[in-house]
Amino acid sequence: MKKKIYTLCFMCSVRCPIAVVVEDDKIVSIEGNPHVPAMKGVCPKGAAAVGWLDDPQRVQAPMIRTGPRGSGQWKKVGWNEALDYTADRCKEIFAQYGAKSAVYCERVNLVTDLSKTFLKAIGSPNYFSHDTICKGSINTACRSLIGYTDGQITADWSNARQVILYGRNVFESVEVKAMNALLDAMGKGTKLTYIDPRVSITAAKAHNYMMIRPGTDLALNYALMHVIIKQHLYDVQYVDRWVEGLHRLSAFVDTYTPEWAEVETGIPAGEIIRLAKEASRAKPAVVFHYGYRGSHHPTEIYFRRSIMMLNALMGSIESPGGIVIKKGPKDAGLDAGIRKFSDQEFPPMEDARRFDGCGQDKFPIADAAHGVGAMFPSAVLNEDPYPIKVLFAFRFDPLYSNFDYQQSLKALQKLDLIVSCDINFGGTTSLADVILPESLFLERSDPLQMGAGLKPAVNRRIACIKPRYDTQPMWWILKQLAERLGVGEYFPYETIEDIWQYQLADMGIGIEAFEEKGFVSLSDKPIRWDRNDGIKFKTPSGKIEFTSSLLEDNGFPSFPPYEPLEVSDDRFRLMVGRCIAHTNVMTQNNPYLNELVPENRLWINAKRAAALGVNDGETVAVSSSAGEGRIRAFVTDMIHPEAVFMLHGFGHREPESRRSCGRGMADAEVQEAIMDNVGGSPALDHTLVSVSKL
Ligand SMILES: Nc1nc2c(c(=O)[nH]1)N[C@H]1C(S)=C(S)[C@@H](COP(=O)(O)OP(=O)(O)OC[C@H]3O[C@@H](n4cnc5c(=O)[nH]c(N)nc54)[C@H](O)[C@@H]3O)O[C@H]1N2
Ligand SMILES: Nc1nc2c(c(=O)[nH]1)N[C@H]1C(S)=C(S)[C@@H](COP(=O)(O)OP(=O)(O)OC[C@H]3O[C@@H](n4cnc5c(=O)[nH]c(N)nc54)[C@H](O)[C@@H]3O)O[C@H]1N2
Ligand code: SF4
Ligand SMILES: [Mo]
Repeated sequence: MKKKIYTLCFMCSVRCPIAVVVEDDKIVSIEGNPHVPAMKGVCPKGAAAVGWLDDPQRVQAPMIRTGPRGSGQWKKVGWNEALDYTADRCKEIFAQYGAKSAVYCERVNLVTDLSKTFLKAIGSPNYFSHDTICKGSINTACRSLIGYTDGQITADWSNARQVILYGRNVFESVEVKAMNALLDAMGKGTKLTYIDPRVSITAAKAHNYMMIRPGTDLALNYALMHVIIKQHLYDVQYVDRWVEGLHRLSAFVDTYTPEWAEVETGIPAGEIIRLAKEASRAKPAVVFHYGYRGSHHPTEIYFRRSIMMLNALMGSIESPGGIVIKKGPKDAGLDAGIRKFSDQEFPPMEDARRFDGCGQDKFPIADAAHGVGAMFPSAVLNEDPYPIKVLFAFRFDPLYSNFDYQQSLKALQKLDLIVSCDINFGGTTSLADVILPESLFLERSDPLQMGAGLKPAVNRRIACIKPRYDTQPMWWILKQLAERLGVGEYFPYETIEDIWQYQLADMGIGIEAFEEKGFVSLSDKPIRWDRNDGIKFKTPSGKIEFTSSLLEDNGFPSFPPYEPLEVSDDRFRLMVGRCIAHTNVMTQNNPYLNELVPENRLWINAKRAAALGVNDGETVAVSSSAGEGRIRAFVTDMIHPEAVFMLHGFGHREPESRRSCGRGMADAEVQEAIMDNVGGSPALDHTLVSVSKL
């Protein structure tokens, strides 16, 4: 008999609500959850999940490495042996170096609360998530202005009248709901401006496209602010009520005229003035989008701050059609939200110094809830602040998901123990000592998710089919490991139902409430605060802090002068990004998606290619001080002459993943270890590379 099951996709971290039709323990179809209006379908990656179910190249059972790291030599073992082995090795290492010698990294997911519980229980302060490498600086920028992280705000796409995107490639690097909401709004007249040195799919759909010089968006924004302030195009009442530091900003942008910005960005001064006026006419229903991936340049935090300041000048923060603050259970009138396992009382930590100095000496204002993951390889190699010996890589691949591949490889090789919990043989898994394979999201139930938003809801992932291989969900794996390490009492559950009950204990919601739609809404109507007097900014002043106490109390300026970007006649700024057919580094070996896009190419401007004698389709060498790689050229007019572009996620070397092994080039191969030292993101698009014909 066919049945429809409402659950959450996990082919990328967006976790869209989906409806899975199942018959005889087989997946018939995967669609958008019809109870969520903007979920009209799933993206190609979501649909391709089925390609993994019976894939013999998946990680199929617990494994212990038998040959050198990366040799592809493994023995399949039972769960008890794999877990005992992991715990015994940890005990040996912790006895000598302490639990702080263990670092735990993951892509934030529904088990994150239990990951944090695990670390607190074993007594290590060393956690980092993918978030910091993805968008740490956006998080810090947002907190410095409004006291909320980027994860705690969203764009009110449906009601926006003007949307301005800086390399936020919404129609390729998708979140399905947001993409559909924006498309619908555009159908009703919303205007889209897209700024990118490369003509992406989103550029092709925009009303107004600006081919900016790579890395100079901050200059554009300073000029926009100059025009908006000098010509009084801002929302005076809103700014008077909510903004601290307008006068300082006004003085600061005095010399950043549109004519000045034209030279730096290549965008005509008249276009900059026109954009400022158009946005202002639509205020407050304007979204200057703060971005999704915010890891481009060393000035990332100031660029992301400038975007949010533009929203503030438009009066758009917490206005319909602007940037809105997500609401939670308390805003919906409930006494409490989901109960967290990580809120239990844990013994004090022996040594609370973190490997990345996040929230401490090295990165005082980056978000300690996510850490500064880009620092991991150098911390291991330099044993700074102390030796790191163990890595738990759970749903995260630090080998390819960071800059400087060679540095990351050396760091991983130096570790005594790598424990990987994954579904695939990715870079780190292939180097691991022990693999604890997780069941695919279609095969497992997970802890509930609190979905904050204008209409907050609690969401559930539930198993649709039985696991095809000898795999387990992570909540089970973590409890097993914790028990073997003597801290099982912090995992007071046996089944997923026990977890759900624990989570819901204070909310007055029963688990049966999820049957109908897969989620439980906490509010029928969007919850909005009164923009005249009711916005609860979480900064010390309760206002939008252009003059930021977070920055200035920690010795960082609120308005550092703009530093012109180096021009290079013989090199290119390497830009990276995603395509619709793949998720970051994880889907290149998926049988369906591999067929759609089997390798990446290097976009290079036609004139520059001609000067180098490079023809379309030819293999070229790309090099920087970090390393060199080979990739086929895509010669095109659709990219700024100073930039080259490649898709992230290719260049896999794992012998176990036969479809993707040796296809294309990894961006990390040439990305230099450059950071935004204030905000915490790596600067993944800042490296200058040389391109040469072979
Ligand atoms: N060089 C470079 N580095 C980057 C980026 C870049 O563009 N270039 N992008 C950055 C960005 S934006 C991000 S978000 C991060 C992403 O970095 P990652 O999170 O490392 O990348 P993903 O490809 O999302 O997935 C990571 C791992 O999760 C595994 N996985 C997938 N599903 C499951 C599951 O259900 N269970 C388990 N246990 N494992 C699973 C995959 O097989 C893969 O090995 O990388 C960042 N790092
Ligand atoms: N299909 C698909 N969707 C995804 C993901 C995926 O892997 N695949 N991953 C999800 C994740 S983790 C993330 S973080 C988001 C990422 O979503 P986005 O942040 O929208 O984008 P990226 O794909 O990283 O693309 C970055 C774009 O920025 C442009 N760019 C590079 N340098 C500059 C510059 O100096 N100025 C400007 N204005 N533009 C520049 C590049 O040309 C590229 O088009 O996508 C999410 N959605
Ligand atoms: S964007 Fe696509 S892959 Fe990501 S969760 Fe949604 S449907 Fe799944
Ligand atoms: Mo990301």
